[in-house]
Amino acid sequence: MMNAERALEIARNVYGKYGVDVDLALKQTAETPVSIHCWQGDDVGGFENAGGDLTGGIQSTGNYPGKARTIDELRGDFEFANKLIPGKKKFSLHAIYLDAGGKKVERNEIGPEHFTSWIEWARENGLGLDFNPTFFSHPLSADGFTLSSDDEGVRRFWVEHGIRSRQISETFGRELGMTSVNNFWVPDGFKDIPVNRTKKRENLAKSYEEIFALPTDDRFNLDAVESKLFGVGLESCTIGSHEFYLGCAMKHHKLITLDTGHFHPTEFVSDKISSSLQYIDGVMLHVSRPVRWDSDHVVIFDDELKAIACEIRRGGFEKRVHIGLDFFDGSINRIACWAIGARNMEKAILWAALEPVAMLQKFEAEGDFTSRLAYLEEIKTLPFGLVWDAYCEKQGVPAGDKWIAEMKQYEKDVLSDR
Ligand code: RNT
Ligand code: ZN
Repeated sequence: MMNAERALEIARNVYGKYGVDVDLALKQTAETPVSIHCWQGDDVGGFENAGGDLTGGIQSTGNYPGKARTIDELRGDFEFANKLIPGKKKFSLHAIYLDAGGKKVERNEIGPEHFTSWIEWARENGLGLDFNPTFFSHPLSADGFTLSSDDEGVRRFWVEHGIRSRQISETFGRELGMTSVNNFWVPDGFKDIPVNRTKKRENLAKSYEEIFALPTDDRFNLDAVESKLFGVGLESCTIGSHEFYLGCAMKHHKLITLDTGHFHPTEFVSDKISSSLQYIDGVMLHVSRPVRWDSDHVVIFDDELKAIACEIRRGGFEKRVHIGLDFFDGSINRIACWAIGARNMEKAILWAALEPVAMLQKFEAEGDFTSRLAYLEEIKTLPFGLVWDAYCEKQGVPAGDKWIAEMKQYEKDVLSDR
């Protein structure tokens, strides 16, 4: 492999001809936070009760050996993955990953005290934190309804969980000096055609009135609400649909979470960013890869991933769009999944930072669509790989394929003993 300085010299030269400042692109990429989800490490299991089944219309398939079974194993695995991923990172926790010292704590009783060790761990590892209340994998979600339940006791139980999640997230932000995004996703829906969708949606709307009644400090906590098209076993109606949550986010001044797997396969989330941001304060992204459906495959460096990163930069939305990952694959090495998906997200951010946006937007504004297309195609074969390798080296993580051997070694040394 070429040394980083030599590679950069070539890249500066080539990209310079398009008016692109490679060094600025490296800096911008390094400063863009990417939130990596804890749940890739253990197939969305969590530590509330060992071996609890994943429910709620989401599935992790595969039983590749070496899954993290304890908080310490999950932390160790992520510490290792972290060394393979360049850039500024956050870690996204779900409520079921609490550290209650082996004690059973009900979801309507969780508080910041159950995440103290996570905050310390994040601080030691230079990570920000995000949070997610968990409205699935629980006896009180077993009939398919949580915040939209007709059973007032059940609904109130989940409302209390939601209220507490905001306090936990606010504590993350305050303690770590970096805003935490608290993401609400509920699985609620019907397998077969309902005849009263309205009642459930009224219940859900009422629940958010109650959950969001008290303000949190915006510097520390930002709430986000996530819609979905359908879930497995909940194919006919999702209570928290896109229209529901667009309205909800607008009314309560929340972020809208756009999960790339939560729309019809012919829709593009890249196109939804600038639309949503006309009326909504901010977007939280759940970058995933749907294969025919919301399959949550590991993110690859494909056109839509690049388009999403480019849209953020083209629109100047860096401060309003929060990038998070959401995939879970148990069929291959789980740490490799983290590394592949997150490295690809970083690549896409770097790709976008290297786009000659001003030039392309000038062509478009002048009506020169011929040049726009011609240049969009030309830049696809610029020496991006040289800049990517240099970025990794500057960030102190392995460039090229070097990380694969390191990951295999970790598998041998650590994972194979589990
Ligand atoms: C489910 C949603 C949700 C979950 C996580 C685990 O379809 O995408 O974001 O994946 O909360
Ligand atoms: Zn999601």
